[in-house]
Amino acid sequence: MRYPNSWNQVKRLSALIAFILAGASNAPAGDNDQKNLDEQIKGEERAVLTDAPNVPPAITRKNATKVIVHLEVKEVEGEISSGVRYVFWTFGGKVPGKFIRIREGDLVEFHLDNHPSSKMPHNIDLHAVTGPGGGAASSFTAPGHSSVFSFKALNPGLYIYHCATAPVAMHVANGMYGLILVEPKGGLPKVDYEYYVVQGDFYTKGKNGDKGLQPFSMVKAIDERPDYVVFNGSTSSLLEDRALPVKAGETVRLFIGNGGPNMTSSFHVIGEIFDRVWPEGNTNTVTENVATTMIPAGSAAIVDFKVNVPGNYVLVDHSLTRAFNKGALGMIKASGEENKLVYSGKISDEVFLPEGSGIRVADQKSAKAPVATSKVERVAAGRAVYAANCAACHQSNGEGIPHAFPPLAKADFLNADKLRAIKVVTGGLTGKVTVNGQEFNGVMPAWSLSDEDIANVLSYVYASWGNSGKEVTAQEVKANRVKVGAKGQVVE
Ligand code: HEC
Ligand SMILES: [Cu+2]
Repeated sequence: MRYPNSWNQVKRLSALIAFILAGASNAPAGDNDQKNLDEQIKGEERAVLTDAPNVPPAITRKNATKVIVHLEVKEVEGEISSGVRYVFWTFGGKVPGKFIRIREGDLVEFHLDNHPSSKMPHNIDLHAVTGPGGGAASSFTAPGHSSVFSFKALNPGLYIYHCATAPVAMHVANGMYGLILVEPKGGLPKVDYEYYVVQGDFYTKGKNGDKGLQPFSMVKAIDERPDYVVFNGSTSSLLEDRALPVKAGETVRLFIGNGGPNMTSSFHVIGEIFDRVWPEGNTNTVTENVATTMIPAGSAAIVDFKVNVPGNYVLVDHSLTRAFNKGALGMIKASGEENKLVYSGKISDEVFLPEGSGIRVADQKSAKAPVATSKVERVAAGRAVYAANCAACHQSNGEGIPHAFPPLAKADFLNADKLRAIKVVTGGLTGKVTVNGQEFNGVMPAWSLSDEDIANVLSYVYASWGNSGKEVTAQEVKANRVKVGAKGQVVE
């Protein structure tokens, strides 16, 4: 009988394959290291380094080479969230640091330069390095100095690198991390897009949303109470015009790191399933069909997926208050033809946007923000308050979303009564409301914003989109605000 015969052959063959595979994984630890140590170095090149979200081109070389890396540490002031400034310590001027891409077996000559304007010494610990401190001991560099060390890339994989100068957690919390990819000899499977994203947790003296320059809080860092958890160093680095562009029908790879210093990431893309994941950046092991992958602090993962239908896909840490309230949100924007077979129905673009931290649960203390001295200043300041707190629902053009969020643009309800608008924003609004002939029955939360911020945002709304142009002052807000008790109940 032919069928059982050939079936037996298949079984014997698969037993043989299993034996070979088992043999491979039973090889003594470090065998591959020796092969890579023995591989001859041919030629020399300077590494192409990129800022997030960009990734250097794939390596097509068939041989190991000497790669020269120049990375410059800079301490730079930037924005972590709208109106919130922070002094980041960086590898290359941005958070995360530059993406470094080399090949297994390469010999890396690493130059760490510390910019003369730095206030601190810094160093680098690359998890791709075999040797004491991952290079930290040899790369300790004072401001205005430069250190050189070299290493052989023995293990393929995607690795985090970070500063390891004391206090280490502080240097990391200030943004000193990035990714280095040691490509396996055969390379990774080809995809249409590759992007670079690193999550990090930030600890500020003020609370989330407090404006101005915020110093680092060691107390909160030790307590592991981050005020911000963000991708690529800011709450908006991957939103709106900075969303990652792709085309429907094409494949995307994300090199995802987690700099920490403390939080573990439950990384997920809303509306996508990762076709392939290399967990913990281990390029030897691939798993399939994963929706959420865990990325420990100080680790990384590679995720691949095909975007089948156009629309917006939101990157989150699925510990969700980190995403919607502390900033761990990013977006992939897929353009192209709809594929009704895969997904039919309306594609909603606007729901998954930051909700801000202003939803009131307790009495608020207003932050010491600058006070507007003219209507022009008020309206200008109100634009940022609107973007952070209102645009998620009422949209950045004030048009709202039919049947869900009423318009503020040319809105009869809004324009009819300024004091009522103050009550709506300070006390919230529920139940039926008719705006421009359309009925809405949703929930508008009460906002724990200062008198000044509410005056600014309402003045901005009134000055925009064909509205009446009325000014709302902080005194008017103070006199007309709905008071909310410590438990969140209205105590008018
Ligand atoms: C989470 C979604 C959401 C956010 C964020 C939000 N609103 Fe609303 N807003 C609503 C909903 C829903 C209603 C209608 C409530 C109802 O049906 O009773 C509303 C109603 C209003 C109204 C009265 C109706 C109108 O169109 O004139 C005003 C004014 C208003 N919001 C202003 C603001 C301002 C200013 C902000 C930012 C500080 C803001 N809203 C943030 C959901 C939101
Ligand atoms: Cu440092």
